[in-house]
Amino acid sequence: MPALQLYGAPCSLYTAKVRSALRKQRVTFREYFASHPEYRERILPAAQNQRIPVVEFPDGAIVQDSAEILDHMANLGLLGTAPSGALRVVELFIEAYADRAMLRPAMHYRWNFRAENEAFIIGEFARLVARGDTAKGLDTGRMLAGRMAAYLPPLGITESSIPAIEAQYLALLDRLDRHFSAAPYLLGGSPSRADYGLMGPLHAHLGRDPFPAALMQSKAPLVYRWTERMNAGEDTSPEFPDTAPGFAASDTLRAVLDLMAEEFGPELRETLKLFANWAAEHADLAAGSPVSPKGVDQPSFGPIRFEIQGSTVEVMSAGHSLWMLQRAQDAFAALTEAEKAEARDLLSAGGVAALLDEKMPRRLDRQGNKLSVA
Ligand SMILES: N[C@@H](CCC(=O)N[C@@H](CS)C(=O)NCC(=O)O)C(=O)O
Repeated sequence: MPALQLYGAPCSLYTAKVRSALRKQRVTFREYFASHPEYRERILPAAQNQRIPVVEFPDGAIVQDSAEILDHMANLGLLGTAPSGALRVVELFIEAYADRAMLRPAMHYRWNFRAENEAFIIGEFARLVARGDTAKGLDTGRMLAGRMAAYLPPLGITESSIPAIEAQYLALLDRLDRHFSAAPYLLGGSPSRADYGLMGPLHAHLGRDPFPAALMQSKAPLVYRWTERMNAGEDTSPEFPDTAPGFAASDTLRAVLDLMAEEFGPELRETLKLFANWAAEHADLAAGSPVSPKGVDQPSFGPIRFEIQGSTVEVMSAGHSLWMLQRAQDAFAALTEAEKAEARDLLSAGGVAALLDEKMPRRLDRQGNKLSVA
């Protein structure tokens, strides 16, 4: 097969997720910035969406959205063995959590530690756009970095929420570090979408930007080692010479899941309430219509409030997360009763078990890379 093309960037969260899957599965690929002429001329018109990553597959498919890229890899037999039963639901839940809830620590530790991170991240942005013109690249890099502060409050990152975001992240590092002393991957002996998803925030931002990378190395060295393992093509790892490939739940995984579910369950629940109101108001919208009449690809249903580590945070709800919840719900619906009981047990914190078989007010879809109703 000809090499697969990945349009992304080293500092991009969702690119790190896809790149890790490609490397772990030993898929040969070439990576380009979105400033490459091929992207403007051929890829963007097909993707109809400015976001990265985009993958052009050997079968000609041009796919944006990291979850759909992993799906297409799976369809082509390029994603390896997937977990089954309750763990299939768990991997989709962790992927959804990583894509959304972990934007909070990822963006906080990148943009609120200017003295430590700024030169590095401006250079990263500059290379993304430079195409050989370093001075122009640096100007654009500074301009892009300057805009980022505006992205923080809608994600719930404010002076008052920062202590809770940091406490939650440090607790997660602690539990993940314990888990990775017992297993090479989230779900045991083989990598899954749970690992690829977490590589987005834990590698692209938190494992690479100067301040959070040092934090991870000092507080959670085994999580840092996992980021290295997740960017490598080998199946084996010297820390786990005898671990057999495969998937299993464990007590250390449960501890990680409890923390994630306590945070993300309430966020999903509040988002679902706003979506129910929206769906009632738009009951006559034809199937296939975009949720946003303005063409916003990942629209919000409005602000929501929930608690992280006992503090109330306000964030803009993410419709895209409900599309990802729906994927976990579909996987849950396909389980046997015994497997459903296991999934409910693993995801009992934060009301997630109840969300797994709650009917969506209206099914969601993605048409032309935009959130739509089915
Ligand atoms: N749901 C998308 C999100 C992709 C995304 O937001 N990518 C960021 C870079 S990490 C981006 O392209 N942002 C530019 C924009 O929002 O226009 C995915 O999973 O691929």
